[in-house]
Amino acid sequence: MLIDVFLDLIFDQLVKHSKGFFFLAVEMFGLLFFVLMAHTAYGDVSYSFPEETKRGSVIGNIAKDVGLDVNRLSSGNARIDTEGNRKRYCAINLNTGELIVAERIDREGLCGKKASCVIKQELVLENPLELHRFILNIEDINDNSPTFKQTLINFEIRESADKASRYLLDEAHDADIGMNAVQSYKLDSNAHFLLNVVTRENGRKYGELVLDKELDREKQKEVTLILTAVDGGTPPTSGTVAIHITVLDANDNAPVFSQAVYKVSLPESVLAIA
Ligand SMILES: [Ca+2]
Ligand SMILES: [Ca+2]
Ligand SMILES: [Ca+2]
Ligand SMILES: [Ca+2]
Repeated sequence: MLIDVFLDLIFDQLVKHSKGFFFLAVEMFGLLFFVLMAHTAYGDVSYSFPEETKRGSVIGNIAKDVGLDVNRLSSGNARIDTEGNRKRYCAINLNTGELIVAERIDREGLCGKKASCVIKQELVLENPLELHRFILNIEDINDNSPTFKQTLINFEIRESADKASRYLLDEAHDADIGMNAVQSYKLDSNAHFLLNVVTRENGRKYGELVLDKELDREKQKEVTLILTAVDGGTPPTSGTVAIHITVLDANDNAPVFSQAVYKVSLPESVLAIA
């Protein structure tokens, strides 16, 4: 963008001026010097505001922040450019110098899981050319709930499974970052399982079911649990998944008779027939 402006100006100068080469060269040098200086001034001013801020909301007053007279905005055809693309994130009110949101920004769409979401902007004025570079820092809000890939997780666990056996559970996903992402998991209270929450090196968390009391298929063939993932936003939001466990049989019962002794009385005539 800066180079485009620079080339435009060179062209303008060539067309408008019929001065000698020497004077033109001096002017070009001055312009180049200015452009380089503009680069070094990058990032002096930055504005932080939450994603999803409504269109038309005021971000700050850039005329004040860079020390510009507001009259210069109109006379210099002030405009805001985005470095690297033509998308407009903010606009300037030429009467007040206020920066306003040009369109609602979705931090997740723009920056994904990046820890910081920064948009480089330029305030451009003409006659004479003047550039002020500034940064928009888009803050995350908690506008996504944790979700699981599936609505139901199925397990088949043999009733002979030992106490403390572990079963890995799916990780919940939350498009937000930091505290607004998944912070904890909860398991509804039940007779057989506890939940162990594991934190990976990258900070992401997942749960494991831990068998706390042995299963008995002859008493209960199925167990249904609800796992809840919760983020750390204000207020927090959550997502759930059902866990269905089929208890498989183990050969843990020897055949038994209902009585220890069976007594039968028969008349002797029956024995005679046999
Ligand atoms: Ca969003
Ligand atoms: Ca968000
Ligand atoms: Ca969230
Ligand atoms: Ca059994």
